[in-house]
Amino acid sequence: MTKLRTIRAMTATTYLVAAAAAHGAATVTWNFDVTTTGNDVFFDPATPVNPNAAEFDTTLQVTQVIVTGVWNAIPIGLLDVTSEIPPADLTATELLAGPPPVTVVEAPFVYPPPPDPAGIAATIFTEIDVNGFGHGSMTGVTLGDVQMNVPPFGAVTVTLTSLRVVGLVQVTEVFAPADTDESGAVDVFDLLNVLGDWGACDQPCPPSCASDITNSTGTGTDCNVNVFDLLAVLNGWG
Ligand SMILES: [Ca+2]
Ligand SMILES: [Ca+2]
Repeated sequence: MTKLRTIRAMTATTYLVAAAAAHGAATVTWNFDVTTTGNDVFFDPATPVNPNAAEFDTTLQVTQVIVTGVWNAIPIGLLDVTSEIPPADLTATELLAGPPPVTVVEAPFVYPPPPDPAGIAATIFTEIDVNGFGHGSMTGVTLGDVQMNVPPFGAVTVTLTSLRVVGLVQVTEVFAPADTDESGAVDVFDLLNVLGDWGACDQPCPPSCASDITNSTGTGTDCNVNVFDLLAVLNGWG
């Protein structure tokens, strides 16, 4: 079944380990469950992220991969091949710089690699559009023959008839610390926020105090809005 490590090529892309998020780090989860018999498939989750975020901390997690096929006119499947894929190949993260549109993943894949005939080929694409909505697709899908272990017959050549991939994409919005109103810019509105919130933050703090950007050492926050927070806005202006 290691031949079906092709799924890795679908999912393991250019992700990197992301840095920690800043204030107001809302996370949106986009679940997907797509099945193709060779047709293009799309997923368009309904919940957007805030497109003003400076960065998007993204995590892709594939939770289930299921195939069906035919061998000697015998239907084969549903075969859950998830456990055949190394766990590290089922998850990946990347910190993407805004503003949107940003491409979360764009990965053409072919399995097995040429010159063998392709058992599975497709292009995987996921993006965050200018309004913060996610769009995913699996296009140009070709399902062919793959070598599979089909108990009790052992290794046989199965002509794939369908491929189902289930998982989720999590996107955490990361704002510049001095962007107190999460507008995408550090400007007069953030300056006014700091002046308006001057003094001790309301309790509980955090998370009640977006204007508490930093402290006297610049290494954290102190539940007070004072000159250091004002300077942080001026230093982050733009
Ligand atoms: Ca702002
Ligand atoms: Ca402060």
